[in-house]
Amino acid sequence: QTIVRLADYRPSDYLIDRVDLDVRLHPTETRITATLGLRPNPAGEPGAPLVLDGDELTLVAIALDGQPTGPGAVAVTPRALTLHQPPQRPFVLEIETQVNPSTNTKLMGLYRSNGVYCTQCEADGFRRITYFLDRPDVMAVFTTRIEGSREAAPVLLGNGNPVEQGEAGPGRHYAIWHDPHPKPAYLFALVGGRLGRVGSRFTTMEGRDVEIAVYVEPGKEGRADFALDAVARSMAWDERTFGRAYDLDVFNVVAVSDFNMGAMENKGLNIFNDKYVLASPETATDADYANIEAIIAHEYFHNWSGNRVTCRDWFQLCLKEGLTVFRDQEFSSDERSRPVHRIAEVRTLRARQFPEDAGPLAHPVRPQAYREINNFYTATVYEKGAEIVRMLRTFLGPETFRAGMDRYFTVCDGTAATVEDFLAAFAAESGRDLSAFSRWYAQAGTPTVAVSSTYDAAARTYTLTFRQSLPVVATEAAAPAAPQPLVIPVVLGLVAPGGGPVEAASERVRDGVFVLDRAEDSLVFGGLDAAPVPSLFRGFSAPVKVEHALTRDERLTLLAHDGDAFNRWQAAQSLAMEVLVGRARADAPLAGEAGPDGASLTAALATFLDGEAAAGGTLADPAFAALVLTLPGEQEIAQAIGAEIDPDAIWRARQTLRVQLGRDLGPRLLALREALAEPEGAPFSPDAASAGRRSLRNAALDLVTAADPESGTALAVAQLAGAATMTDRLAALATLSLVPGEARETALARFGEAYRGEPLVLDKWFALQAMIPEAGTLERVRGLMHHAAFSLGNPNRVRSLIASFSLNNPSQFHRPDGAGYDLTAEVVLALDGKNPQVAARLLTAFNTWRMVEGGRRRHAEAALRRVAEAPGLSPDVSDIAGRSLA
Ligand code: DPP
Ligand code: ZN
Repeated sequence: QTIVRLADYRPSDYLIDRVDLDVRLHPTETRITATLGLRPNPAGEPGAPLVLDGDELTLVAIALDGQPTGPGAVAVTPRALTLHQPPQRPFVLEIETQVNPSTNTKLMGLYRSNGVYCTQCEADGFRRITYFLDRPDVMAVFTTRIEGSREAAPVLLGNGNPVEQGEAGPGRHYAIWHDPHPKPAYLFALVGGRLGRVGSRFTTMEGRDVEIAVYVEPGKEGRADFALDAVARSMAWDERTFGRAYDLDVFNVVAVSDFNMGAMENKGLNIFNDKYVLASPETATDADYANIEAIIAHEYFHNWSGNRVTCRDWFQLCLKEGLTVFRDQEFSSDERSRPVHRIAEVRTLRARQFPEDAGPLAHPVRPQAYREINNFYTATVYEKGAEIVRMLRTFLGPETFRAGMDRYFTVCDGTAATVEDFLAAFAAESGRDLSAFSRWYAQAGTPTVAVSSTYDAAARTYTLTFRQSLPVVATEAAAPAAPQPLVIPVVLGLVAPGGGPVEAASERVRDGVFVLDRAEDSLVFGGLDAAPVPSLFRGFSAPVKVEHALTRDERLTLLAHDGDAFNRWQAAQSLAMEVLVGRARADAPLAGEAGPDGASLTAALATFLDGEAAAGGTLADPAFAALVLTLPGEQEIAQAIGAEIDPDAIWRARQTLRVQLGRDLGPRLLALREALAEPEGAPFSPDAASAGRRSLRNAALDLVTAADPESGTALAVAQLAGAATMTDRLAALATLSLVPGEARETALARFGEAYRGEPLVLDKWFALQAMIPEAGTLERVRGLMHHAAFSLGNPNRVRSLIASFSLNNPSQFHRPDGAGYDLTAEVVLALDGKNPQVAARLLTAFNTWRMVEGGRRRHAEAALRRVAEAPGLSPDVSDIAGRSLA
């Protein structure tokens, strides 16, 4: 397996300006004729052979400028088509290939999902359709003729605008689509199938009348309205917020049930995992609605950040993904509650990206090398990439940031750009040198910022000293280098010990931002009569770990009084984390049981709830309160401990504290549940306020049940029976799933029966069972693998049953006997022959194997080695296995 390095980038020797595709759909013998308008690239090497990429392709015919190619002129394998002496002027290559969509289980290229023909070409799937220069810096204008059976494929969709349609012989028809915007092949798509449609119109700020539509499995049209509405809201938001308008006459979204990713931003034809389109109150939770909205927005926003400006090469993936995640996060924050959304983002970052950055798969946001690009669609590229864009805005200020974005979109429009191009736009607008800032893209690992403070009563000064330390990370590309200081924007404020802001100035703080750009730096505030409480990294202004010896009282002050909601939540998390880590350290006596007591935490949370309730009679923001009541997750606790982890001790510590919260806050929680109950017959709304009330009610149910399983079970059973929404039903089932016994088994069995025809709901049911933190879960999962609805061929099923176990049930994945590792390895190997991408993703569950204590570590290593040494591994799995063991 060869390694691709950023340092080796060279422009293509040839360019393709124009592609005419003629695709004759057939279940097993689809024929593709590609007519490519090629020319030598002035920036390439004159006279070089033309090497087109292929993958499992069968060549049927080839012609050069309308003539058969001479003997020996062309060499063809399934992986490449080489023209030894291409003309050194514009020329036309006509290539006919044949593919079998029905046996394409990799779900890359052209395949069938539930009978629907669809494509997935990012990162390198187009080469599974025809021979091509399959690299993002080769951009062409595509015209696609799609022909298929009228019966099996009444709907035929392509990129761009519809041009023509008509009959194509007995029982067949065709449609022609033309996309005027040059694009790389990874943005190509087509769809053919029986599909239901919902549609509406949107008029852009430029006056373009756009037809927008969502296509779904026939009969499920009623579940597509929310997604359709989210498209229109996304279009309006991008105009308002970034001045970006849509640029075609149609915008189509198609939901398919077999999809490796969440969705794909193909130009004018976004193809989605149906999990992120279909929603009804009966089948989707509030979290589903929020995800659908966010992913619709994400893919739509790619139209500018990704499609109009694309990536020069795959090392620049963060250029479109980090930026587009930032954009979708901003959208969700505007459409919902900003602090609540920010907390959710940070929880994901800490649970997924921090462990990745601390483990064997760590890589810079812009990697320097890869063996398999599909393994770099990671939390680091996406989530940390988004944090870098957010820091850039904080660093430059919102106006300069917006001006820089405008410049980037204008200057780079129609090009395949780099991170340097992106930063150059902001450097030009701000007049600042961003070379130190750019280290965020190059250095892997999560920085730690240690903060200490001193108050000098005589001088009335308060001094904060910041020290950044950066982990030394070895990656495949390079030996570990000494990391350079990062540019870290610290949004901060001072809070009076009794509450209320402290007005103290430091000339180093502008608009509430202090920029830490050296290894160590200090800030002095003058004119203070008492030591204030510092509120640092407000809104989580940088993706760092903060070490700060705040006292318990100072944290309580922040929880009660900080003007920054994120830091109020953070204060509660820190208080809880102190208790949890103390209890869970494997070397603590009676690990999981003893250690610091949680009484002061529960007292603080009681005060918090009372204060919130007093503020407005009812809770000001129930979703926020629910997050304050949610303890740090097991992965986060593991990261805080850092080494020699005992996942059982972590689970016990967290459970014990949940019991304590439920007991000490019980009456308050029950009262909240009553107060937030939805009036009988109230109409359903998925909006953030309604969802927030449901989340707090359900958080209350969960804690109350932890403390008192018997009465909690009764409440949950009643909620399950009477719930009007999937959110409340699933929350009740989740609560019940944690209480072993008859009630749980009955509820699970009934739920499974009730939704046997609803695969997306069964996914939730699979996931819940896979996450039960009990030794019996392994056998339960093995049993469910034989369930009629389960299939290794469907990525959503694998993710809900297997990945939920391996990635979201730490105590059972890390069973001391190694059986959790064995199950995961076994599934990875079974899956690898069918769908390497999904198999490789599942294998990343071993990311933290070096952190666990010795016995488990040996089992994990053995399982990983078994995978690594298996014959015939895909490049995807062998890359993850190899790096995990390195
Ligand atoms: N479809 C994936 C995403 O939007 C990859 N581009 O993130
Ligand atoms: Zn994306």
